[in-house]
Amino acid sequence: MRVGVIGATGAVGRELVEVLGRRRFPVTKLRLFASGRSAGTIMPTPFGDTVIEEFSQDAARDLDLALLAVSGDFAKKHAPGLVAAGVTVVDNSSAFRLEDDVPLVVPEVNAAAIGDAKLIANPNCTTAILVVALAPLHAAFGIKRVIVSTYQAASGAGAEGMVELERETRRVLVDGEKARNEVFAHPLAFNVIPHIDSFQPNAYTREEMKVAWESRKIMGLPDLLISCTAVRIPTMRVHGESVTIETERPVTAEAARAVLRQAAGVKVLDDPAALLYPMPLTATGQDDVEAGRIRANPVFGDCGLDFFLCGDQLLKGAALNAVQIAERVPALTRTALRVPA
Ligand code: 11C
Repeated sequence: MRVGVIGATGAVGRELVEVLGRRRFPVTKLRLFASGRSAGTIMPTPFGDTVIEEFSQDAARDLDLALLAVSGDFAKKHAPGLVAAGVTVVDNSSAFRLEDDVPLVVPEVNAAAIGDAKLIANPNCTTAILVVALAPLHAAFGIKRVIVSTYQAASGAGAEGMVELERETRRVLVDGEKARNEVFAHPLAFNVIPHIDSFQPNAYTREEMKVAWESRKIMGLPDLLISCTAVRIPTMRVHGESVTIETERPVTAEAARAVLRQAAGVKVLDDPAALLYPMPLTATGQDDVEAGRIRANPVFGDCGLDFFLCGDQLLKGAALNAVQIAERVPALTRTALRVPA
């Protein structure tokens, strides 16, 4: 399959290339696209050294699959043209996520939504990490409401976010100066910032509303009551999420643990006596979302549950989920197997 990664030099783009290699995606030719600034440089990949090309729709039109790790504006401008040229597009941006005719997919939850779509949207990282745990709990106990508070890593703001956190931590520790900020609204080093993306008229941020809008669409629950507070913390990668749910049917910690142990994409790490619970340090580089600190929440009688999740924002929250989507696109499977439509 001729596969293109568009935005190949960014944090998600680089992970996409690694994930394609690690999962032995059937790539016959890998092409890497970025801005003119990077064009001509050579990137080592699991498929061999590859020259980065400047993106144009014309240059990319003979791909079978384009994985987009670009801004929403860029995706809006170019994804329709690629689809019209016959390319299957998996888009990481928020440009198309809420459009009725574009499936928004986390394969463990709603792979069937892909159907015969040529343009498929990959959710916001915080949402993807959340719904792999929420969906099986909903199937088992019915979810009435969700309250989530996030602990989001610098990687959510891309490679520049990670660079800024490292540079500013050094500035404080090595140079003894005050941390500065360009990428984040405030210095992130030695701080937490309850502000990710722009504030909306309802006083939530756009990041917080994406969690609500996108979870409802992926889980097929348009009326799900869900509220999020999104907070940036000074970790490099992995988003943590503290989740409280009220269920329709009684739930116990043991029953929830049993459900999550069976859930695809989730790894239960829940043995407080042995100091085992989800953490960015252990979830970094892992495909599965860690779930732990699972306990009954008495505020909701016998229908309440609290738990904590950690998911690698660049993997399940981005590159891994995008490749898992591509693995399930029927037209691409036919291409890989050389089966006529
Ligand atoms: C963050 N979750 O941590 C965001 C990044 O809608 O794809 C992903 C934004 C998105 O800043």
